[in-house]
Amino acid sequence: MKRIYLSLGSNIGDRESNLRKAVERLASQDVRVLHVSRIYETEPVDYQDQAWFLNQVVEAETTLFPMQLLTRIGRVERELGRTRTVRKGPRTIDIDILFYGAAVVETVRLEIPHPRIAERRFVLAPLAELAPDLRHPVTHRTVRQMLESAPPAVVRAIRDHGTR
Ligand code: PH2
Ligand code: MG
Ligand code: MG
Repeated sequence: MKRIYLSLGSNIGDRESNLRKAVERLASQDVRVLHVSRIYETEPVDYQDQAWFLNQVVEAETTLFPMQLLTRIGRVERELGRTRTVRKGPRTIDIDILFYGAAVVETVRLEIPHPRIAERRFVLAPLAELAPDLRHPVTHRTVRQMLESAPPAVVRAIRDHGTR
């Protein structure tokens, strides 16, 4: 069993429903969802000429190996109607692997930890709710430390827990 953290994002269609469906479809015998963060509304970064996102982080345990997990994620993204157009552009759902235990994976198809975690408030703010003291396996910085020094960007939790 490995502890994993996934980042979910949506900026097309019913964004909240897209996140909810993604969590439902990810959950399975081999991906046990433990906690979900609040949902954040976030300004687009990198490719800025697009709608604001809803982002969320999921903590889970899995028996899948990293590439198996990536395949599973790709299936869920397709089921929710994701089509790839603009790189870093609008999407119904994007599911990224942030951490897979303390593993470091560097292949053409998959990099773990996700290479841009430390720059992204839309990842770090929800992640800090679930695991503020989690350390990056390469830089050894905690999530809280990364959040404190991340570049500015608007992120705001859309409501309290418990009303999903
Ligand atoms: N995803 C991107 C690029 N930019 N900006 C926000 N706010 N949220 C995202 O999920 C996001 C983004 C590429 O995956
Ligand atoms: Mg992404
Ligand atoms: Mg992705």
